[in-house]
Amino acid sequence: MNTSQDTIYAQPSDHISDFQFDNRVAGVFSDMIRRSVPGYTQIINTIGEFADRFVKPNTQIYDLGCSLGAATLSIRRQIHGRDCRIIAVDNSESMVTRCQENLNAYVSDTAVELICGDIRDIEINNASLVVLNFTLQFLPPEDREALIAKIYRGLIPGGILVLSEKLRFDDAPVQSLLEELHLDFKRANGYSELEISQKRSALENVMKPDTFAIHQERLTRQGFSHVSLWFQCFNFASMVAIK
Ligand code: GEK
Repeated sequence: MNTSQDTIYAQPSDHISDFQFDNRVAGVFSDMIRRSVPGYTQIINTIGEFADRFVKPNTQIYDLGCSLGAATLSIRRQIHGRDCRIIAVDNSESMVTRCQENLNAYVSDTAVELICGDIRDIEINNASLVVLNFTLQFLPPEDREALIAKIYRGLIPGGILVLSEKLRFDDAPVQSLLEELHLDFKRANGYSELEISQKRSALENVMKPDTFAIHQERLTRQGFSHVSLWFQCFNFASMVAIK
């Protein structure tokens, strides 16, 4: 994985445009996500644990919004000899190019099909594990329900969706407290006040978090039998939903 340092928002800019997963972001993404998302490494490692427990032989695994392939690599390490196929999808060409290089760096008997495309357009079937690791939050809110419905239909009985997201809280004091703790986390990881505020402006129109209640209701409405949070640090969380 690349380790270049994220300095994208380090210099003052007159105009902050909407955040995009372009070449500049893809080049520093490993550093950016680890310094911005509390618990990221633990979530990636635990996705491998979920794979070990839930992935059935001769099924498919989907990593939707795979970026540089961290979740795919974590899964692939755990499922040797199960004759499965991982389908990793991202609509950023820069991410997909780098993801392919990362995948090529390791030998494995599990095939990975890497698709440069929109997760709203791909078919999902015979899936024992679907991963949406901090991706659903980037879809327009009105498109989220249809994606969850498609994932539910594509899972086999007993299959699992791992859904990680930044959360929003209806309770205003809780919202400010957890947001402040997250900002402290970013400061502790070396981001300046300027970087934090410029990145926040860039994400404003692009990333719209839901509350846990909205996620839970949507997952249950689409038919998932067992829905739970398994991880939360500040306003970042990961959920499981089992069919
Ligand atoms: C990880 N899961 O490291 N179709 C396909 N890809 C999309 C779409 C879409 N409609 N919208 C956004 N993306 C990764 C981290 S990052 C999260 C996921 C973050 C892609 C986008 O190009 C980016 O690579 C990814 O979703 C979101 O475990 O940056 O906070």
